[in-house]
Amino acid sequence: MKRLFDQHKVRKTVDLNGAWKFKLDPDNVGEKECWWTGLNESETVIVPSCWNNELRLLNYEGNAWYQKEFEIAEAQDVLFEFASVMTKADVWVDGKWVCEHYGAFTAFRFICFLEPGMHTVTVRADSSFDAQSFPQRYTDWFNYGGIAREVSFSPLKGISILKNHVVYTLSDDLKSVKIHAELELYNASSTECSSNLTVTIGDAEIYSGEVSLNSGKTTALSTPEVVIDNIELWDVSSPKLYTVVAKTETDDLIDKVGFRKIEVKDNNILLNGKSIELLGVNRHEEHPDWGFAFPAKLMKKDIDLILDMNCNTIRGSHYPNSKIFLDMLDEKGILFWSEIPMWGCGFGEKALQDPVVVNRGLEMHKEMVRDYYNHPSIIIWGMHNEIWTSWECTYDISKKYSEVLRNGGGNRLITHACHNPLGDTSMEFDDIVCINLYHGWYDYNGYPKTMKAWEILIEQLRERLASQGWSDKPVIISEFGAAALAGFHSHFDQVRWSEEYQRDLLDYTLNLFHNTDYIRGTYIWQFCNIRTSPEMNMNRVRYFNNKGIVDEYRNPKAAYFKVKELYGRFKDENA
Ligand code: ADA
Repeated sequence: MKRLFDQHKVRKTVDLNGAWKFKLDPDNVGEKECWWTGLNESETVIVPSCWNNELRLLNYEGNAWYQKEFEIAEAQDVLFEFASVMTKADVWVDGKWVCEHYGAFTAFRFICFLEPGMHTVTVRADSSFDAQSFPQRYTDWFNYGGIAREVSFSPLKGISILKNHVVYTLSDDLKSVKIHAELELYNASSTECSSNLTVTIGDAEIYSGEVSLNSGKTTALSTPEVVIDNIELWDVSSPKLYTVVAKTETDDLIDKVGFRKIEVKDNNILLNGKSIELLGVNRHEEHPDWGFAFPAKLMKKDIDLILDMNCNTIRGSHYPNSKIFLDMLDEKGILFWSEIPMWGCGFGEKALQDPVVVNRGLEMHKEMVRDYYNHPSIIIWGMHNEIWTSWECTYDISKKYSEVLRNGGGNRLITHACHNPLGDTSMEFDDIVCINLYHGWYDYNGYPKTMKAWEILIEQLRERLASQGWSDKPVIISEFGAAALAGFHSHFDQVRWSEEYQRDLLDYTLNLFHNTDYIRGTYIWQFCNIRTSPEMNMNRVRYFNNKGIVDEYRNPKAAYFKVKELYGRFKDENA
């Protein structure tokens, strides 16, 4: 996968990005007609990309086929990696079906043995929605189709390293770590094989030992715990990263880690023992010209703008973001909330009772944890967003997901974004309570149709949390805001869709939340305008969700400067 640093010095990884043959399959005949044998009358597209960004394909939903040739030098096991195929992928190598994967925003991999010479990889990407899809058809973003992130392959030799999680606990004085590595190893040779394995973190070797494996076998290895003293912490103001290298005689895996402690105590969120107010924005990794194949250069620009507004955190609404974006956040000391695309109202009670849906969500959480575990910037795992959390089935889902995240997710806080705070039962599983509401933009039964309704809600929520015994959970307002059409101005107060109204609503709400004792953070909805789904189009001017404080091309609206001023002041007050 594309990273900010080389993940291998020993292993050779070959990029499969660039020109691929491409053919739509609107009638779904490709499988019957064995399109993996060759794509006739195809065109050439550049991978990664989303087909909906091609001329005339904006609304194409369904199957499309991709094919590419590549060369292998020696007979050996080859590891393929697809960082994101939207949404369901089937893969054939040399005409033989090798795997399927469901879920657009997490990577999948497979290993196959190949002889020297030319080979073909064929992918069928299916972007269609059904009763079990993630997201459901009714969703407030445009769920593009295509091979949206990078593709690569790596010929493997001998004992190869498929995973390395660095698991640590900081001492009470935060000066040393008790640490071990959890690895997954694979023997790519045709015979039983042994190798020395070492794991180093910075200058410290935390493991050295002999490993043996039968041909074609995978094994998990947990190294013994060791203590490293005098570590430097990873923090927002000094994001110290350590390079971690796992190495056998024939393979290696390089990553970066940072040591930090995130916890909650008496209504507060503590980062490395110090209370922190989360000053954030929600951000979709989407651009009208690139869809979800978001270029790294633009990620840097987003980060520059977000830092310019004095934010210290981003919510990756509503799916795992690119690994390279996480690398950038690790480097900059920006805190991140990562979640899966289990989005709101689209998932009705019937869908949430469907074991296939529940299991798909579970797998997505596991894949997210597997690939994102080492990023110090991720401090929050989000279980789901705005599904109706008064139902029994939702309670069960939250219980299940929170167990997985708590048991294997490292030192992170767990939450879900809730839009029925007075009836929610899943908060039981949360470390922080996160509320999405839009008083002042949408109207809610029983509340005045003004932004001031937030004051009522804040007192009701305080009482609700007290009545459930959850008063010590810190609260974050994880979505709030208003839409503004860039360039539409008004002298009058309260003119919705004007840049002034959006600015004034954020001015009022940000001050209110900042001055409320139990609220410890805000994620404005949203950083930039996003293209939305055809289902939403009737409620969304221009086919966009216009609540961005920058427009879809990242030009600032009036709200940008207000947020910069307020977050700057809050930051100074907190210093
Ligand atoms: C919800 C949802 C967001 C967005 C927002 C809005 O809170 O989580 O994805 O759709 O509403 O703009 O209405």
